[in-house]
Amino acid sequence: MASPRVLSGIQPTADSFHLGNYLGAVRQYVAMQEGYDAFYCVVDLHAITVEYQAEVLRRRSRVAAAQLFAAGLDPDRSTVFVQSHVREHTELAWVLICLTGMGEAGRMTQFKDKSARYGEGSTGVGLFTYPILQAADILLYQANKVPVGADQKQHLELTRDLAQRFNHRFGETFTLPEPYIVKGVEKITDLQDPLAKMSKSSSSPAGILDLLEQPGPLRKKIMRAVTDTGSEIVFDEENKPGIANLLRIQSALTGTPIPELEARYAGQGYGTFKKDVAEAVEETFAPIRERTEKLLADEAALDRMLAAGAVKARAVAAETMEKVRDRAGFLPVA
Ligand code: AQP
Repeated sequence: MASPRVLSGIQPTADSFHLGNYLGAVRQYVAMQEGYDAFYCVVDLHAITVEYQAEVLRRRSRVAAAQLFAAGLDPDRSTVFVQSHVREHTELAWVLICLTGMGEAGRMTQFKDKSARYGEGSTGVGLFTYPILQAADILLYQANKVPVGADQKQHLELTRDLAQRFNHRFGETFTLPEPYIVKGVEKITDLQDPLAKMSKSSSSPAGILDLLEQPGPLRKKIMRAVTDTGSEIVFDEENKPGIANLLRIQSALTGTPIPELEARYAGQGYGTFKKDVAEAVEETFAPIRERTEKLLADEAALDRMLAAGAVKARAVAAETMEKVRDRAGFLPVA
């Protein structure tokens, strides 16, 4: 029997992924190479839904791809590609847009958050239709599982609704995907605002830990992370969200259960604990940073890896799209 398929995408919207992207998504991508037929894409078409510069996007797409390979994606085991290299994404998105209600799209909380952040004047229609393009990304590959952070759960629900709607109207075509959300790391929060998610576009520099950042600044940010009143290291999401976030991070990075960490740091101040968190972060990030730098030093080789990924992705996407065109009533090319 064929392995279940997994697909996920990550946006090239910054010069580095952050710890939330790594723990909530990338680390799962790597783990899921085992036992899954894995497809991962750098979603550059999503990155243009907010203001951007062409040259910056091109650079960030390479940096994003390099980080995926550096984190452990193996081009022989996974299909790693750039979304805009597979034209079917936009083609299927249009078909799905035509099946989506205005109210349904308007309910997406990420759109509401982002449009409020950028202001009505700079919010484009692309940002509004973004979740539908994301649905197309997933459905094109007939993915069974989609590893994501908690912020993407609502988009996954929309994807399932659209797949069901298409299947119902035009006949069984799409696999219904399930979110794959790893407990404990589904929402890594901002170091300065521990109630908000760590985010490329909205976290302040002091609140975000970038995968490609140097050890000095990383350590400084962790030592200066907002902690809560008192000095106990206990997991109390409500009253101590800052410490709870650091405990989650430390637990995920070292594989130590949170109660064990609470016991280990009992009676010790925040300083010792934070120093250990900084060490665990640096130990995880350093090899990824070094491998990313090496991959970026040979752009031609990196581009060839992505071209090979695109060939594999296109083969699957083309097969789905052929079915969609036929079922949706488009005339075949004679
Ligand atoms: N703080 C987080 N904790 C856990 N998972 C997270 N993800 C993002 N932030 C956290 C997961 O990372 C994957 C890739 O995210 P994305 O590039 O599609 O963008 P995003 O979810 O919108 O993340 P950002 O950092 O907030 O990016 P911008 O600011 O560009 O929108 C997803 O699986 C996401 O769940």
